[in-house]
Amino acid sequence: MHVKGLSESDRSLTALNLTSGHNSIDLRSWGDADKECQNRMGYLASIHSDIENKAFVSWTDQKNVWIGLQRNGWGGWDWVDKTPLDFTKWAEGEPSDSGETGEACVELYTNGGWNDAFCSTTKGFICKKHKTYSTCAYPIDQRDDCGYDGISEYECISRGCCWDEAGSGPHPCFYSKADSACIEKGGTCKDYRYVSCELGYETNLCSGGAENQCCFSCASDDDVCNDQADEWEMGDEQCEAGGYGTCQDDSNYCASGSYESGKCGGPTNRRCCVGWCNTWL
Ligand SMILES: [Ca+2]
Repeated sequence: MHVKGLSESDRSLTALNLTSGHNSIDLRSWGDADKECQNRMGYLASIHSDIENKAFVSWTDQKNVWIGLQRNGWGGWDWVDKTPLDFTKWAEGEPSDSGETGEACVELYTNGGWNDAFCSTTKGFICKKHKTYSTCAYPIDQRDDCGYDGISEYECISRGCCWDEAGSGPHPCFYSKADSACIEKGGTCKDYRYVSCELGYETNLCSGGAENQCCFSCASDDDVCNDQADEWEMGDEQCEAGGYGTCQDDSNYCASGSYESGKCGGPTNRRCCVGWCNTWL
């Protein structure tokens, strides 16, 4: 069966981690997760390289998440965004189910391995959104080069920059001069409603609407920062026990609108976003 794939330049460029805070309300069956992604003009994420696989793992808050791979009924596996299956990372002994009615959907383990699992179980998930002009919407005379020769689309977007193969410059990765204040401080401009940043957000450093804020988080190779974040989490029990809430820097979006003090580890601005009335945006 031939499935028309998206061209290389149309692929994926923005990935959304929709599990920020991993509140239980954010968990979905594979099918519902994919619907949620499509509502946002994306798909459950496809993965085409080890770099991409590692990047997604680093976004998953140490939870297994759904990715966009599903059994196709012909003994193989298809990405829901119809990109080719050009990379796999099955965990040892996986896929473990040989039938067509069992474990037909694929989750990404926190160690980067893939597992076929029952589609009806609920998990966090990661969407990928196709590149749109709006990701590089600023005029050419308001762009600066971002990154370095040979930078990949994925790294470019991860840095908070945008990818435009039609643009002029040594490589197709740019940032808006309007976002440079954030990038120069070591942050990336994100839609703060969808992405939780462990070191919090600063406002007024990013272009676009008020939802675009400057996100600060530990770089994946910054052991000191990551160890500190782990230490903070050890004091989170009072907030997170029983699914009560989620500890995060209180500049992060809290769907319930209600932060409580004294229930989280770490600095005083790390507070408990009360989860009981969290609603999906
Ligand atoms: Ca399995």
